[in-house]
Amino acid sequence: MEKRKILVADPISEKGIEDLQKDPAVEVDVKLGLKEDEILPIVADYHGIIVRSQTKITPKILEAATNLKAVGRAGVGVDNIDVPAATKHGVIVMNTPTGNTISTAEHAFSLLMALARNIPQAHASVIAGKWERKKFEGVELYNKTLAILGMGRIGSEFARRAMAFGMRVVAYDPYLAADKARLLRVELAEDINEALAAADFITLHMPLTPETKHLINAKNITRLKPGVRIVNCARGGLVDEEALGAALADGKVAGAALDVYEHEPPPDGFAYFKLPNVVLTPHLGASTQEAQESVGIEIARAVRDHLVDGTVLNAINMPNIDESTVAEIGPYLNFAEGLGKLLAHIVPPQADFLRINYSGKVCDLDTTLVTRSALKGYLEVVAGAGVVNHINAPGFAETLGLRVTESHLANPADFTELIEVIAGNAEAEVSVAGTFFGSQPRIVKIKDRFVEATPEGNLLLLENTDVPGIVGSVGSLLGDHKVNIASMSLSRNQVGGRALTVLNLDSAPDDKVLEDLEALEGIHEARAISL
Ligand code: 9EZ
Repeated sequence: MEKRKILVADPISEKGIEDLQKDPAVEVDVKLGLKEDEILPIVADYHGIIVRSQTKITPKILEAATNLKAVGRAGVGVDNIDVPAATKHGVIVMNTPTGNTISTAEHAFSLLMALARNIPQAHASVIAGKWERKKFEGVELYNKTLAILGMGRIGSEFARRAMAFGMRVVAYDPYLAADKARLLRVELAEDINEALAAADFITLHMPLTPETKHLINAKNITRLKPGVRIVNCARGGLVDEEALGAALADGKVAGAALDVYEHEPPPDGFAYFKLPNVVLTPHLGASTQEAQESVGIEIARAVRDHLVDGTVLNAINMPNIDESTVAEIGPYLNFAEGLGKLLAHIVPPQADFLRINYSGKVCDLDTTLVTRSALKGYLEVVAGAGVVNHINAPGFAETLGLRVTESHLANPADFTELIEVIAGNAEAEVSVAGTFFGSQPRIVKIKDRFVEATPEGNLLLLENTDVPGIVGSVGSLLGDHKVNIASMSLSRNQVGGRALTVLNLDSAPDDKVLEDLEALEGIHEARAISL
């Protein structure tokens, strides 16, 4: 095979570049800081491009890059790469999801210690010529309770470090299997409130998703121990900065250390600049020599292996499935993904299995990819959008301790075919099921109740008591908020019993609408889910 050409467009570690230079199968050009109009005339020469966060891979570049197979990002976020355009051109986008783990865990831990002992404030005081020993008295970590919210790779590394300091570690992650928590030797909280209420220190290590946005908000702050200290080294947006700022100002929260912000950099006059009890760093989590070296090596290897051996490692966009496969099973793939997503929103905490039961007509197809799609949809809710794909989904499930199985069952009683997706653990499980009405996918069962809903757009799930007037009060409340109902389906387990109501809405109901719904007589829970 002729040599594969790789353009390194942003600075990555020397070692990563060297590995490529030594490799007889590839030819590497390092051309840093090129603008779009400088890349356009040369890009057709390359099979691979490696970037960090500076160079933008635009639709125009992808259009011109007629030989391009892969774009590698040394790091995690891919904001500088137009991923949909790359996917459209069949270009694989890869990142290095693991290279930052230790650095980020260490930075978060450094912030925890800086916070406990007021190190930045004390340093500023000393260099200002002062000697304020009483003012900067701190607290020990030893024997304190730490809540780790989010127990992925970084949360798990943080746990090991905290345990070495004699902290009691309580972890909460709705998607972590109990067995996995045991392996990590942490106490698994049953729900987030238990973790919040127990904590002297809190550290956040989850992705930013619609569910985790403003997890630390005014309401959750009321549940905290007075004097708690909070570290956010994960994502801006997990913390409602206004609410936390107020709690820091009135002393309910003793201190906060942030590496990430709702807007980066934070604006002039950011209220936290005036708070004495905060420690702020400029998104330094992954900024170490080792992390930069390791992501450089990792991405060079991943791009090289793809171009030379066809291996796909850490791709963040879906590989193209060939057209005939899509024609045959495409609708099932999309539908299964939607069912998986829906299920993830209502799954009991600490699920350790995901099972997909196929029955009827669908059993004639190769359902392996359909199962992958259901898993991908499920994990997308867990990991945030754009992270999970058909390739990395099984590995991702493994880190959570989630076992995935599929079965083909006898023909279903009420439908020509049925795809049922079930998740749970020994204590509890929840299922959703769907079928096709002709070519139209329909959700036909949720939590063992027969319903009928379209698996797209804005769903609203209501748990209510089966009493007269619910349809009217829900309808007029949504109407008052200018939310239009496309369809509504009610189902009850017995007359006057518990009912599940599913609605397709033309727009997403906001938190206020959900709150007002839950305040209605007979409504126990209102959940908005967008598919
Ligand atoms: C939520 C989470 C962790 C969490 C973890 C993941 C989507 N998601 N959410 C609340 N993967 C702790 C508290």
